[in-house]
Amino acid sequence: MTDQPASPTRRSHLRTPRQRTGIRWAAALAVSTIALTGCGSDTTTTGSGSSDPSDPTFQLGDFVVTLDRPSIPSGKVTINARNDGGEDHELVIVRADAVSDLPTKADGSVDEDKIAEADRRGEIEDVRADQTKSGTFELEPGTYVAFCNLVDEMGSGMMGGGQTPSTMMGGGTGTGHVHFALGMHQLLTVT
Ligand SMILES: [Cu+2]
Repeated sequence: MTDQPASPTRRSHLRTPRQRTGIRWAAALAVSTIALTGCGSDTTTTGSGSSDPSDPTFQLGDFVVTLDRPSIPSGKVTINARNDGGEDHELVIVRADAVSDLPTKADGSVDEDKIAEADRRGEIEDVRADQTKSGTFELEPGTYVAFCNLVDEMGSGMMGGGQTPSTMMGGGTGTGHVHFALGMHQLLTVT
């Protein structure tokens, strides 16, 4: 009876970094099929549950990033990303002297393609609400920016009803939360 088309494009965004944001709630609710076909490829980090709280920890919120200490020692360092917010977040670390040095797109998100390979230090992807994930980074002394670059296609509408997942891949014209532009960045000093 429902005439919603089973949007065939929905599957394609599972592995597309800039699109994975919008589906989180719908994903939790509506994706029996997606989950079955798309699982098993999350390779980013060491996962949750085994993080050591004494390691440097970034707290991710809606929409803020904070670090639990003034600086991080250089070398190979394990970092936690703890999501205290209600939305999914991520933590990207790049070498930069200032937040304003990062290249941005028209929507205000960071244009990661324009960041030199040498300045990228990696990221902890897909940190869900109430989850802590860890990642190991090789950091030489200097200044970095840690940020979340997720963009919600649906914005806050997702928290309310969210029962029409087909709409979110349909238009794609409206942009919701641009996490970076909303303040999800933190200058990081490595000593
Ligand atoms: Cu975020």
